[in-house]
Amino acid sequence: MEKSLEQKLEEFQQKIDAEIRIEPTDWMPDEYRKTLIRQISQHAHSEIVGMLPEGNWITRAPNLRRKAVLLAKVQDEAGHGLYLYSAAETLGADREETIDDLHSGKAKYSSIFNYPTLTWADIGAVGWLVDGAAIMNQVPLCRCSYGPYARAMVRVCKEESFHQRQGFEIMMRLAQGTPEQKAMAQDALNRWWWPALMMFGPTDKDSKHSAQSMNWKIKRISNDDLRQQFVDITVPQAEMIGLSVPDKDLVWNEETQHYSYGEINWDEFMNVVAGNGPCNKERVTARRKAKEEGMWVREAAAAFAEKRKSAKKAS
Ligand code: BYC
Repeated sequence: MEKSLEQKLEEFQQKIDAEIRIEPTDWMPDEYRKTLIRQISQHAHSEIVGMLPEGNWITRAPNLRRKAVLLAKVQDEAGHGLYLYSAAETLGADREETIDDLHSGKAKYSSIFNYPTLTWADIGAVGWLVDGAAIMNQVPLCRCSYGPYARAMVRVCKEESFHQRQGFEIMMRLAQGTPEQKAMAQDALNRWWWPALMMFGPTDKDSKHSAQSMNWKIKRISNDDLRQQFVDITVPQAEMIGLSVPDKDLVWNEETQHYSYGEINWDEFMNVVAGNGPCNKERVTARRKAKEEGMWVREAAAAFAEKRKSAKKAS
């Protein structure tokens, strides 16, 4: 006898509660599928758009070693995007449609990539803070209830750890350098600190998806708790290299054993997410242009594959 929807939902939640992974061919509620497609495709777009602010510095890296490392990092981000688009496809998402949604401005990607990388120190700040925040958010996603997403995250996190260290090392060297270099590192920290805190998303009170996503074990730790972990880990790193975090309200709280930090400018966040950040238009235009200009490569590759298939059939 066919099971009722209530029965299926109950069994699904029992599997989640028992920490049994959900795999692509398993039954799942439509809303679970929709939430995952939303989150995973946004995540994929973030990886791909995230290549732009860093790619901006490949030709201007200060030496060959820095250039090779940055090139490898940016290539890693492309790989992350591809694993994630594949993970979204296992849920029935159409890759081309998903990418078209990014290009039409319909799909979201992380707010952080709408800020410009003005100096070489910004490459250090992005690696240290942005990849640092990404790891904080993505390590718990390795335990996400959906198998393909969780498994993709394991590799992504290993690579992000290397990225975070390369960023911190750039900042450390600049902070130990000439007064001008140290000032450049401090300026980058000043500009990237608050946007990095915004990466974790709205406060728990305002996060509309968190409660359901936590119940389904897609998300394991809340936006605010992850943000707090990030502050607690990063502030001593800044102190260690002699830089100061641009927050006059930042203070260690003996009682909670956490840093208390100042108010985030949520108007700025909403404005950037709505498409009005300093670089939103530039980012989407660059992605659209890449698709149009790369069209001939995809067409040639598809024609070549077709030709080989026909030749194989004929022989
Ligand atoms: N930017 O209910 P909420 C990386 C949206 S790292 C833009 O809390 P959820 C990289 C949210 O989508 C960055 N939008 O949502 C690192 C939702 O809108 P919709 C990518 C944001 O999903 C280094 C609304 O606000 N990482 O790629 O439960 C180099 C309400 O939020 C943001 C990931 O994507 C934001 N910062 O929680 C290169 C990790 N925050 O969809 C690349 C996976 C929130 O209803 N994603 N919104 O229109 C997640 O963990 C979760 O999706 C979030 C948000 C924590 C980001």
